[in-house]
Amino acid sequence: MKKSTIISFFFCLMILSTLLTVNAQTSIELTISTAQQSYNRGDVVTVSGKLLSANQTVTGLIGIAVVNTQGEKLVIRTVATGTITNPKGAITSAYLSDQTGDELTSVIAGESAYFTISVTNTDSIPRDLLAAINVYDNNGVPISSGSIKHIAIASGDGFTATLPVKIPSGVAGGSAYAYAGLYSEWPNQGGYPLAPEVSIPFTLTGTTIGSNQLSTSSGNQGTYELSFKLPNKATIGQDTIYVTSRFNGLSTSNMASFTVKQPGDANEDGVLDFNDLVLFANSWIAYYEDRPWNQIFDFNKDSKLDFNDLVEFANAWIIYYSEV
Ligand SMILES: [Ca+2]
Ligand SMILES: [Ca+2]
Repeated sequence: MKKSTIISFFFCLMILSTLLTVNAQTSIELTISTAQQSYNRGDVVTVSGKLLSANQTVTGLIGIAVVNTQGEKLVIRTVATGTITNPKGAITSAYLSDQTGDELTSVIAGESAYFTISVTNTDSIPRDLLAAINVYDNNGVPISSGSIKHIAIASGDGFTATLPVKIPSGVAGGSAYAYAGLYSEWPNQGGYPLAPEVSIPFTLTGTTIGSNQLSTSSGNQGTYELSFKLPNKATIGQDTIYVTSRFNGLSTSNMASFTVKQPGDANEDGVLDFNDLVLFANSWIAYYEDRPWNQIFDFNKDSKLDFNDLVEFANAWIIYYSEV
């Protein structure tokens, strides 16, 4: 046997053993699931999962980004699966402000809001810091976001920025929240969260009061959950959820998707119009003649097609044709 053959054999063996060792250490996993595979516009979406290391649930930060079919980021959030002890970054302050950074308590729908956020790199190495604000209305609907990224921030350094965020008109008013997050990069681009999320309460005025169903998040014993309400005019199509985390120096990510549909859109053309109304009428007659009917019209899921569903259909129609 040639000497070079023996050397290459041992070289391969070395690589193989390295791979096996790394593999033993990299058994980190992030699971993700949604309560449903498809949601109507206006439905509450629930995302949940676990962070696992060596098949055991562990405590870490989960970055969550939900991107719609047009590539727009609807949700950018951080949920912890327990109490975080040594994050790589810190959000030292985050609040609603005016353009100059002075604190405010309320903002008017249809106008620009500003959020002032201060972040620090608490890691021992330089890091890129992406600070993001995700704003929700009183119904828990994500309504807008803002962000800023600075690259190669030295250990112990940071920055303060006042981010402009456009608040749409017609959103649900009352108590509302914005959430400040700190990431190495967008979670949908492989970034992971560096600090626990900071929630910013404020009052949303100049619009109809909502139903106070705020977006919720929770996490403990290695599990996480996030819920938010889809906008009434959410883009029809497939939304993708990206989740990322970093645990003991190892990154992990996962993704899932769900379909966003227009309620009452029986012919599934993404439009609610006279054709769907005709299908509703046909289903109505079929139901009362004991023939098969389109279950999409059973809005309240009671296996009956009655006045309650007609009211829901009318509501869907009104929302669909409203300005906001
Ligand atoms: Ca239709
Ligand atoms: Ca029904």
